Amino acid sequence: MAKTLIVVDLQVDFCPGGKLAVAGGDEIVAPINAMMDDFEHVVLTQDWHPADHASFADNHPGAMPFSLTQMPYGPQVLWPAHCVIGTEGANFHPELRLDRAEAVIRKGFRKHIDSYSAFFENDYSTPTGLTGYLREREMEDLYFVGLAHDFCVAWSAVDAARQGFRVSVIEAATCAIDLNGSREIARENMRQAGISLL
Ligand code: VGL
Ligand code: ZN
Repeated sequence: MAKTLIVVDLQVDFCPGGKLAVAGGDEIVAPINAMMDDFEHVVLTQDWHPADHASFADNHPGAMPFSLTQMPYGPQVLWPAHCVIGTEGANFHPELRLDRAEAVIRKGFRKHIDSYSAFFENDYSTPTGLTGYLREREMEDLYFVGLAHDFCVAWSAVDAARQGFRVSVIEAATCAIDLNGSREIARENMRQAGISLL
């Protein structure tokens, strides 16, 4: 089973100074660059939203960032606008190694639906195509790192485990947003899905 590193959303807007900064987000770039050499394959994910995306608080008059709203597919956190297609904030962190990236999976580009997971959008049914890509290439032993631990990393890892991949999360190479205890909830969800937290 080919060991595959999946680097989740290591983008300018999720690092200090960005629109949805995760504390310490930039500090995991150097360790992730170094660990790439220990993997046969590297895949990157990229959060990629249109400016009028439904997950942005700005697009809901009167709504505060980090409040909850109801979408047709369930509850949704309203975020500060981030990773807008074509903006600097949507770029990968400038020091992230791109030379090993065999694929970049973009997600969240449909206006009416958010996508934390790299496999399925938040309706749990619209696929990104990553499952087929990994299966066809026999990349079945997955190691997740990146941002944010408790949203895109956790949701991606849980979806991967549910689909039968072997899944580990290298927690030291992640950082959490930790909104209302979301970090511990994410850890519990990952453990229950049979994921190794390293
Ligand atoms: C993420 C919130 C909104 C993430 C993306 O990468 O964890 N979180 N969009
Ligand atoms: Zn997003």
